Amino acid sequence: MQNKQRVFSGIQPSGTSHLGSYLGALKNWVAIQEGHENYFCVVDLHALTESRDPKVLRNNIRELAAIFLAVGLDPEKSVIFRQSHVPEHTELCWLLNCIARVGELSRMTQFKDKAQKGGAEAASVGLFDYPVLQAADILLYNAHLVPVGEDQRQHLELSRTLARRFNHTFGETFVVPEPLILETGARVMALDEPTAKMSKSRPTPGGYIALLDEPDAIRRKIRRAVTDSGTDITASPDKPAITNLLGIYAALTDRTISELEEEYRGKGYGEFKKDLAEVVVEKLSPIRDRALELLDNPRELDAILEDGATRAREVARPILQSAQAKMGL
Ligand code: ATP
Ligand code: LTN
Repeated sequence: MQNKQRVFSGIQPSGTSHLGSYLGALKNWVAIQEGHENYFCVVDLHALTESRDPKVLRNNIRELAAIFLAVGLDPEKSVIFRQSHVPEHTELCWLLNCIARVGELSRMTQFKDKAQKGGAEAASVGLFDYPVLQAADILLYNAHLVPVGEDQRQHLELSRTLARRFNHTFGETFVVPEPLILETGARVMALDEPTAKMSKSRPTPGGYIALLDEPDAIRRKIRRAVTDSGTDITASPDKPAITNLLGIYAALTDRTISELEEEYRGKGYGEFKKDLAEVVVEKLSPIRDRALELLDNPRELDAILEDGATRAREVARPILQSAQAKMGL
């Protein structure tokens, strides 16, 4: 594994993983794992910023780990682990807290959006600090590349800022990471509201396709997906709904949007949606079957996560220690 570029990314076990996180993140992780040294993390500490039910969180952690494996992440090629199993993440987070600024964290759009929901005064300190823990996740492995969806761009920029600031203040310590955001699939929109991101925290299940949805539920959601006025199957800024569906189709089949526009020229929304539903079902069914199988055997799953944590700590520990030493600890 030596001399390969390091990759780090994570997903929160904060609810059902959906087609957005598959196309924006997981699919690209699987594609990248060959040829890189990979760390893929169930970021359970991040999920605490929103979770209040221990039983639900415990299930979500296992479910997400099963999904990691079911989409094709291979423990032989990637270190797969839980954030809370590697205490170095929170230790480095504290060090970075001491160089992060209140002003820059206050400008994070995710914090502003989420804090607004319950009133800014009542927002937790964890929610505020969320991007610093994320920076710690990445810097702790000296990761070069971070494959994520478009919504994470600002958080990644902060990780870069903190890496540079630390290096500048205390001497060269961290790699300044690069986001890896692909063009197709980086921003999948909700099926019932194509101007909003497909998201697990949205209240309407019709808006997202969960990776563990049954085939018939997938077909129903795509049939009911809102469409734009007009009948042409073409992507354009004034047609956000069909543009989104074309983007999903293209990302799942590794084809270009213009190829698909060509194929569906003169055809109706009905036929397009029917084909798209089958494409999604065909892609997700094996993932669902494999994930359910893994969930039936939690011991195997737990053993993979334990082993991943041991391997992650071997890399994380010396990097944390070097940061501590640089700061005078
Ligand atoms: P929520 O769905 O509640 O907004 P989230 O954004 O916290 O959740 P995660 O599941 O933690 O989602 O995100 C995991 C990865 O999936 C991140 O890299 C994120 O950028 C990506 N991602 C999430 N939603 C989408 C989407 N709609 N389109 C593309 N990528 C997405
Ligand atoms: N904030 C990310 C999840 C996340 C992450 C990371 C992604 C936490 N730590 C480190 C990449 C690298 C999100 O997608 N919501």
